[in-house]
Amino acid sequence: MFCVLPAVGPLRIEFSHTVNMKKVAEENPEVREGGRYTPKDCTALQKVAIIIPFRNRDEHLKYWLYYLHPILQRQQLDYGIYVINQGGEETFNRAKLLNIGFVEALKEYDYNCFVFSDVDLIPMDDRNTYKCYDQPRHLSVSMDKFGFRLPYNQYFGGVSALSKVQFEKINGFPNNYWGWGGEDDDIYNRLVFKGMGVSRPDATIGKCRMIHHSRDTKNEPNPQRFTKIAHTKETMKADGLNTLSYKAVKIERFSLYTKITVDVGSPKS
Ligand SMILES: [Mn+2]
Repeated sequence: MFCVLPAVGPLRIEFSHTVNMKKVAEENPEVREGGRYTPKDCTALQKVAIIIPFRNRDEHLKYWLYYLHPILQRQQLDYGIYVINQGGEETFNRAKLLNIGFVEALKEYDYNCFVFSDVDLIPMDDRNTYKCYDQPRHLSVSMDKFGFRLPYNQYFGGVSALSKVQFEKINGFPNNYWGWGGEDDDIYNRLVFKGMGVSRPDATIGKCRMIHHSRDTKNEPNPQRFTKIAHTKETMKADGLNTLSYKAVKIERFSLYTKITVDVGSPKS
């Protein structure tokens, strides 16, 4: 039997209360160790790995887990939560962490869909299903940060979903964007150059909130980003899944998520 979606619709999302992780675990008794969940009484449509690039954002992660676990269970997905933590002090590399999440999640289970989410973004409507579509999906289309609008038509940042096939078709994401910005535009370019388009929910269902924060250290805007996104077509063949190299330093299975700490190396190494 296939699953129906018992959606609630618009949700109240706020970040003023403190979140107790032990309580969140008690409130989600069907979530298994490592943040895994499988619907009991029906066949899930998709096996979804949710990949969160991470460093020093434990407070945000608590809110994310508090809000998302109930939503994802209502969406009746067969899912797992993978927090990919960049170890060391090197400049942050979001897209490489996402590539690593793809590879590591597949070592654990036969996922066919990958949702890539920033740790500080929470959907405001549970009809925004965290699954894959016949075209790559952009989910965070209507962020409070941008006045609940797309900042520009090609915007693909925040939360996105690609099937395994779509991800492999574009050779994954770039490994060479160090610091803030540009990697999401490079990913968008990859999709277009491989003949795909972007699927999106409407502006109401796609509303989401971002937790306010100041700029992280070691994630300064990348000055090379504009030059790099002008060359995606040439670089994408030789920068991606086929050139990914990293070291998994530690794998921890907590009750609500799996945390994988990785050494991503440094620029040009
Ligand atoms: Mn943010």
